[in-house]
Amino acid sequence: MIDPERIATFNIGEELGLVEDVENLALRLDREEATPAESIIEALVDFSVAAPSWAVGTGGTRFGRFPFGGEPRTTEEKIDDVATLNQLTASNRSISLHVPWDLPEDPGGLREYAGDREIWFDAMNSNTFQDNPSTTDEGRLSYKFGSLANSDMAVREIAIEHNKEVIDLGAALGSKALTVWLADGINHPGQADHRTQFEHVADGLRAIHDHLPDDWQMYTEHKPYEPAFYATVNFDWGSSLLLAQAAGPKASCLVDLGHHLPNANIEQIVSRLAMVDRLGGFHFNDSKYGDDDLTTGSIKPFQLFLIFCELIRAGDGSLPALAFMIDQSHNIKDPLEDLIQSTEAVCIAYAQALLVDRAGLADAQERNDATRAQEILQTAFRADVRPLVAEARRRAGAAIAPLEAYRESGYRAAMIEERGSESVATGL
Ligand code: RM4
Ligand code: MN
Ligand code: MN
Repeated sequence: MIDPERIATFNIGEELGLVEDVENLALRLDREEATPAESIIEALVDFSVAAPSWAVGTGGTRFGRFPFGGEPRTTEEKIDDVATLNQLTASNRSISLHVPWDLPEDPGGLREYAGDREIWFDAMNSNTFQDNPSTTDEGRLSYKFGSLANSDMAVREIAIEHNKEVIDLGAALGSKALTVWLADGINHPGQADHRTQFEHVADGLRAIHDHLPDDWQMYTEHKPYEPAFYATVNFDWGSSLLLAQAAGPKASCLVDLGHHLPNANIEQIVSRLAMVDRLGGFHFNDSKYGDDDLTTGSIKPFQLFLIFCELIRAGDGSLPALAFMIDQSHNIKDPLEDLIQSTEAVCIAYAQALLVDRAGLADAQERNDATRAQEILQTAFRADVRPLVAEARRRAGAAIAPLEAYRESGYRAAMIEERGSESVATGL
């Protein structure tokens, strides 16, 4: 991790400018009778978005993979990276593990290791999309034709078993949720029956749901295509909702921002799911074409803002306690730098959504004044709230300028020294 003194020293150079920027913005918001700066800063101090264990290393595409250098080799080292990230941002207080990419031999020890670094375990992710090496008397069992939707009951059963094991592991780690994303689907029209596949998945999810400890949640994550390219079983929010409802009361839907067909109105999906109380969480990233896993807020920042507006609407003025995570694949950037940028983008969207004059907007909607409604949204969206985000970080003891502080710290060079330049651990 980075020496805290180093971050404190780095902050000294930034402090004067920040105080002035926060004061100016606070005065302006006061004058405009907008949401007080102080309440936004406080909300930001409380906010945290999880980092996935697979995003601290580089991903790759099916054409190639280029390790960034100094990538974590073990789950402990992934925790070290997330703890370092959190030192800089104070907004990434948890890590989300992916099993079996992460398969701790000593879960109690790992829990302590993370706790010592003030990191806790967010939702667990099961993996039934890469092949399964189990064999039975009849031969090898494979996920080639699906997991929970497989026509072979023996394969469905090992997929259910795997999810139960992930829950047990998560319980030992202190996690409180399981996210199920399935690759199950159909590549060629006619290859399988839509309804039979759906029913198999619903049955499987119900069995997994019934294994959840009382204080656990389960999230169904939809995605329209890839690796199945004709149809996926859980392809959209409607299927996700049906599956969550079929699974049981602890199940809700997880919205990955890259898992929608082009131009889908994601904020409206958020509104619908929140309305029926089945919105469970998010995987933040950005997308130009599909499941691109680009830096959050780098392509459609307005969409991200509108999503946060819906969340604040759902929470009647404050953010509901959902599972927030960044799900990205960093192919050419330093993964930690990309996570810093993404966290900043999420915090900015959150702060801007808190700025929206909700009473004014409701009034404009009542009077069908579309112009005024747009003005209200744009006033919040165009406000530069970065000083508030930086101030929240400063108060939490993190870096005022995390990206600069990270570069200045020499962390990556030290990790290349320690872990090597070719290390790989993500499993993707
Ligand atoms: C999927 C989906 C899941 C993630 C895997 C690695 O596209 O986004 O959330 O676990 O990728
Ligand atoms: Mn995802
Ligand atoms: Mn994805």
